Amino acid sequence: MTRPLSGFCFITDRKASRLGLFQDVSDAIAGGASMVQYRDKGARLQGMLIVAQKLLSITKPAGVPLIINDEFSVALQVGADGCHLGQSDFPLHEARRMMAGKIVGLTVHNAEEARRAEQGGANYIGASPIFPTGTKADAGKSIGLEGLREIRKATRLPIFAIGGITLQNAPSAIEAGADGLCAISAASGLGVEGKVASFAALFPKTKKHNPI
Ligand code: TZP
Ligand code: MG
Repeated sequence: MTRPLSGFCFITDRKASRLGLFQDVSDAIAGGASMVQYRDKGARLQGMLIVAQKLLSITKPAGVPLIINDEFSVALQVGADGCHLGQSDFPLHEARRMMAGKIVGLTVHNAEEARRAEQGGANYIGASPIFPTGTKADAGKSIGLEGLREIRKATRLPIFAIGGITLQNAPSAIEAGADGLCAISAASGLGVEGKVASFAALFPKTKKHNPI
């Protein structure tokens, strides 16, 4: 049986990190992260390739998918499990074609974008931003739990809720239809393993295997 994409997705963030991305990702996996997204805004492609390769050497033995934010070419070159795109990144249909057999995620802000993501062959969507966030300056106006419910009604794709997610508001996002959660501020800094474990505990345990 194929496990749908769900659970807690750990996203790397250099500013929020205290122990470095590699330690953070190891700790996040130890805490039960179901997926890792390598996000490195402003990094050069060459640098991203090196970091992505090392991250893959951490995630692969653990059986946790590694997806690359923005740069699907990096995902392809290092053999990562997928990529995550925004609405203004590389066109979904192109990425879908080039990432055959891999995970392609797309950020959406409303029901219409969610429908288009499904039609375009995305494997999951990131519903964003649910709550106000200081982590992403251009995240846009928060859509709230109501916006998340509208997106839930519009698609059968797995939804990861992102933006201002904390341990306190996480249950409300799950209740509104999120299959998974992403948090940067609330999962980063010191104590990544424990923070991720608290998020992961909100989801029922499933066996690990290829998620697509
Ligand atoms: N995409 C939409 S909001 C966001 C990203 C990467 C930032 C999430 O960070 P935080 O600190 O969990 O609000
Ligand atoms: Mg992007």
